[in-house]
Amino acid sequence: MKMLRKVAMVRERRGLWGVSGLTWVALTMAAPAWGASVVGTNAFKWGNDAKLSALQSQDSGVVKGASVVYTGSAPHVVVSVSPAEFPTPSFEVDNVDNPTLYLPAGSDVHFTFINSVREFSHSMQITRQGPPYGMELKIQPVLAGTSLSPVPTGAQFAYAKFSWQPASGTYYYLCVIPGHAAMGMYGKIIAR
Ligand SMILES: [Cu+2]
Repeated sequence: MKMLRKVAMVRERRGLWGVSGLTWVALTMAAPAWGASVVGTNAFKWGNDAKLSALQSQDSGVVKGASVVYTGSAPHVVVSVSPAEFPTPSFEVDNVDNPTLYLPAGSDVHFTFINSVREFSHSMQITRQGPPYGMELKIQPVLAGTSLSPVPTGAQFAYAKFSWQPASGTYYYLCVIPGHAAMGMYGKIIAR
């Protein structure tokens, strides 16, 4: 089911942006580090694939349609790069693609960002700057997030943790690798 849904989404996105898989590969391989600011302590660590679902299950949100809603003073948001993404990448939280995240304003939000996609680096950064996003991102300022992940190989995934205390407002999370946000690798955050 999930694979079928992904394939349909890929077709839809390719039609929308007119970006071929080959272009996407070229952009991803180029992957210079512009815009990839490091915010806070977010060194990537390695995990074994057998532990992936255990880490993902630490997410404290509740899925409501295309949103994930968090409560409490220290919610935990576990964001993964969607494993069936080729050729267009996306984020995934609780099996929802690029969900809108509802966070309690003033809470201490703990994020875990996971990249288990072989051969590709990704990042997760939070900003007030909304779409549309160009192929070359100039995100100013980055409020929280990770640097570019190392590239997973073998039976490993890369993950990084960071925290953020959002004031009420609207924000966006995105990947800074050239072309990824332009192809839809972003989502909205509403802190209230
Ligand atoms: Cu990406």
